[in-house]
Amino acid sequence: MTARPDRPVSPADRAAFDRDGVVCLRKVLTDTEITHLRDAVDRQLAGLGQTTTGYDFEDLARQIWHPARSMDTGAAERFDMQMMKDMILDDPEARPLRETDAFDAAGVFFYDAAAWKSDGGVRKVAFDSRLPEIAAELLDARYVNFWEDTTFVKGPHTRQKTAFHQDLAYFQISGTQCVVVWIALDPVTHDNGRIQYVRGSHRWGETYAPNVFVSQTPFRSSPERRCPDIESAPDAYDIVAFDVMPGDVIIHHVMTLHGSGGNRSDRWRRAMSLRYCGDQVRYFDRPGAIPQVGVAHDLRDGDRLLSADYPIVWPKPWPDLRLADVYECLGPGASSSET
Ligand SMILES: O=C(O)CCC(=O)C(=O)O
Repeated sequence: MTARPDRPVSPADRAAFDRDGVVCLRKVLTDTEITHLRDAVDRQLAGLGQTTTGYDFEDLARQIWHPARSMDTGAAERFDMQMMKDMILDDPEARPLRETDAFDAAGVFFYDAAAWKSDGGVRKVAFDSRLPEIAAELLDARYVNFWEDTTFVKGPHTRQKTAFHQDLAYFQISGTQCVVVWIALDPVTHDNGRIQYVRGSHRWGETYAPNVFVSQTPFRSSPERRCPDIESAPDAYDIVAFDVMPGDVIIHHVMTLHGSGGNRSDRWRRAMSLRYCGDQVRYFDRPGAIPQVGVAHDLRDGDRLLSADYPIVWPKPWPDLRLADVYECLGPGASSSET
């Protein structure tokens, strides 16, 4: 069967997503769109230590495993890191999740979020690229809300892995009609920390507690169970990974377990992940979900995501409407970047 030209996803890709909980689509984003995201990530990275939302998890891991050192996260305040450190040190099953290669630990595992709130280039990609329609197709959704962006950068020689986890319990949502689009902004291979997905885990019917990425320690505030220790027995799981080039996207179901290696190469691994929800998703102030950045809504449990914090990005009211331009006109002091 060949793809209908008006469909954004081929039947084979759609079948792979349904079966595996993850699919890699090639050459989805344009060079201009990749440049928008790289510019945003480079700006976030330059703000490390001064912004309230950027963290270096590589450095945090070093501080966590040295009980005598107190936590220093610069101006970042999204998480109570001292509490997380205590939580990890109290966890008898916690251990460092780091590559063991012998190189100087000079790396950085940078994490930030919600660039779309201040960056017009990110909005152009999140709202007006091919991604919203692709998300609608994979989710069988009548309409699609944009939830948030998150940045994950692993600099050269970063030992820190990303602990396997499932995304659902990080988000204030109920329902599983949600996808995460992982966008490589540099070529990504096994050496520099490509993502690994546990094929079919979206169908296990389990919700797992969030962890703090540097250890499998679950958030105390989450009532959900601990994620299986996939790192200790990877061969027991059906793990799939994709080498990707900028422009390719990997889309996983919100229930699919995934993690990544460190960056053992001399190359950067910059990535941004964009999250989209379908019309069946409802707001849920989930215990243990991570606080969102700068949301102003007053949604209550069970509400549809009808809020400027979660723009409806598909379908478009009319073809070729650029929602990012609409946001520039209506949004709260939004800054612009040129196409
Ligand atoms: O890039 C990584 O290492 C982790 C990415 C991830 O967990 C996500 O996009 O949900």
